Amino acid sequence: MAGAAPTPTPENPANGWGGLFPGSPVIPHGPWSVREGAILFMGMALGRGDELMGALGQILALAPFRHMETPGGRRMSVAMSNCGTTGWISDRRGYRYTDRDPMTGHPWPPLPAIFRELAEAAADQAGFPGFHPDVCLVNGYRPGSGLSLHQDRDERDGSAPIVSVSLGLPATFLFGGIKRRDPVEHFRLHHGDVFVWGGASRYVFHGIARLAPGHHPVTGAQRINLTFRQAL
Ligand code: MD3
Ligand code: FE
Repeated sequence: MAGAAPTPTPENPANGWGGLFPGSPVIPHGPWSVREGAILFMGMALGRGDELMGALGQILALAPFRHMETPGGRRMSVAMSNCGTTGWISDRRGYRYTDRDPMTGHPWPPLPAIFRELAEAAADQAGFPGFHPDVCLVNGYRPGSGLSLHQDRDERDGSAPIVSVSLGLPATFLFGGIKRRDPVEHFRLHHGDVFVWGGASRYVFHGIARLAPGHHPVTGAQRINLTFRQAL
């Protein structure tokens, strides 16, 4: 429901998260430059949770969540779908962008205006003007789902940022460096958080720790992450 206050959490330093009392209103604020090129807008999507979920429901009706197979033959624990003129997929042949959903044979559903507006506004405010995503990869996490440390390297132009929007249950984000062996910071992502990843943070190793059980008023027992990309 719009305007519902997220559970106050103490994990993030210096973010003022949570009101004076549990359940009291949270004022979205930011931007906060967490690291060079990694800019967090806490709660930027909070007021639009219901609208985003409505648009997402229409996308998932046309291109349902599915568990893709890695090139090594493992089933990903994260459920995925896409919207836009292209979509990211993984199968035995590798990772790539395709103009059609291999599950249905149809083009991916179009990027909703509300998605585009939010992503472009965030990129602009983070100092990346002219960001025009052609894809939104949708990740669905259930308790126990996670995403191991990886880099996103399948997009053609590395000067374009990636914008991520977190919805539903909180998750621990693993924030590494440019080299796989670099130290990994743990960082909590909450419902409504919008993160822009560009510049020096565009090719960092990152991942999501296995989701803890819980219930969220907007998404139920899951976390949904939208990542907006300029892939082609
Ligand atoms: C930093 N998604 O879809 S969002 C992914 O929560 C992905 O579903 C995670 O990693 C998720 O590839 C993390 C934050 C994120 C997304 C993309 C990035 C951080 C990033 C790309 C480059 C650097
Ligand atoms: Fe990623």
